[in-house]
Amino acid sequence: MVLMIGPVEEMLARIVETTGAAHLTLIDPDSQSPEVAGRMAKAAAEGGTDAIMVGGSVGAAGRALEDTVRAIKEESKLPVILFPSGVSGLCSNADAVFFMSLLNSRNVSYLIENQALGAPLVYRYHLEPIPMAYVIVEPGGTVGWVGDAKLIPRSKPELAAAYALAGKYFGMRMVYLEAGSGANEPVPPKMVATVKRALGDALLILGGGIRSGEAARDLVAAGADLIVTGTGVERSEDVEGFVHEITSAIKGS
Ligand code: 1GP
Repeated sequence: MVLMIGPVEEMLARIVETTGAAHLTLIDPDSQSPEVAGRMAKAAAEGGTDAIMVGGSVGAAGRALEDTVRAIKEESKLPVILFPSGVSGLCSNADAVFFMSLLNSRNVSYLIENQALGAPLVYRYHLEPIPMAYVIVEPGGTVGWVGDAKLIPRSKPELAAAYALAGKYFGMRMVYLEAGSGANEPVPPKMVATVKRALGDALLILGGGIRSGEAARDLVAAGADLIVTGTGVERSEDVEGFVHEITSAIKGS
């Protein structure tokens, strides 16, 4: 059987294999105008980011979403991956979508319902689906609340590993450990190491609370393959410099 891995996923896997880690910049269409989002993407590209994720828990939909994706594509050549919180987080002008299930949600909407209702749109829009297990760790932030997640305690790496392994056995080729956007601290490196040991060659994405090259480097050293930063980019007055700090810390480490 031939696995249908699309070009964006293949590109990310190749970057991880050749440089040791990849960096994704998260842009929430609800946080700034499309023009500003386009400028942020351009600066992030100059800082060495590998792809732009577009999404958010509240308000990342409709016109704001489409115009933000368009502006990003006008300003950079980077692939745009949707990071939807539901069906409304899909649009036709992106390249790919993290086709994800929030495995530790208590709500069937985030486990399978939005995915079933969104699948025909993914097909119609010719978006590349990248199968991904999404697992939210304390403190979880807005996405933890919106997604009705039974948060993984920070002191229980084995629980995170159990969910990650379940995702891998479902055939998801990526697992995203999420501390929640704007978290005070990232997921603990010890948890990352335990999860990566269980996952083997499935790719491990880390996001939430990563604000420095040093924090990103510690996570990659523990086993993270892809690092996501949103708030740090959003708040930075020097987006290129901030992204460069992270990318130079994780590549080749
Ligand atoms: C949120 O993990 C991402 O889904 C990014 O988190 O905003 O804290 O960088 P930050």
